[in-house]
Amino acid sequence: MSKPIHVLNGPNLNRLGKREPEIYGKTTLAEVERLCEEAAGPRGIVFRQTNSESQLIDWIHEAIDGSAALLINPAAFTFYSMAVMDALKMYPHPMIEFHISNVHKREKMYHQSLVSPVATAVMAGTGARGYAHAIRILREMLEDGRD
Ligand code: DHK
Repeated sequence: MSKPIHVLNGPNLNRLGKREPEIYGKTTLAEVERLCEEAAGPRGIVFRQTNSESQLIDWIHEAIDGSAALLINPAAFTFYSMAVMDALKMYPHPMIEFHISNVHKREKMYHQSLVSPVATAVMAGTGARGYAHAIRILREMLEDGRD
């Protein structure tokens, strides 16, 4: 039985659709989940969002043993949480760091990710539709034996 792809979302992403639509678009988190489910196909996903750093870390730990690959939007934790970075350092499978917005075109505090050095790949600026593309890329990485 193949393991699912875990999709983890950090703080304030529960507000997608209402939150700064000029930056994050109007797609809701529920719609993002549906896009990911469709893209994952038979492998399936575990899709989660939390505003809590400790909960996100606990879910990363679960993903270490329970997932084939990880798609994570750590949101603001990306830029200051060494605890999230340390948890992701333990992740042994393909992992994509994902941001809806192009963080490099935004305020300076969004330019230095603690996660990027431990990620397999980074995607930013595609809009919410990019979640589905990231899932497809992880599926291809797994098929190529990148795991
Ligand atoms: C989401 C957030 O909540 C911000 O803190 C990040 C990221 C950007 C995104 O674009 O998905 O800086």
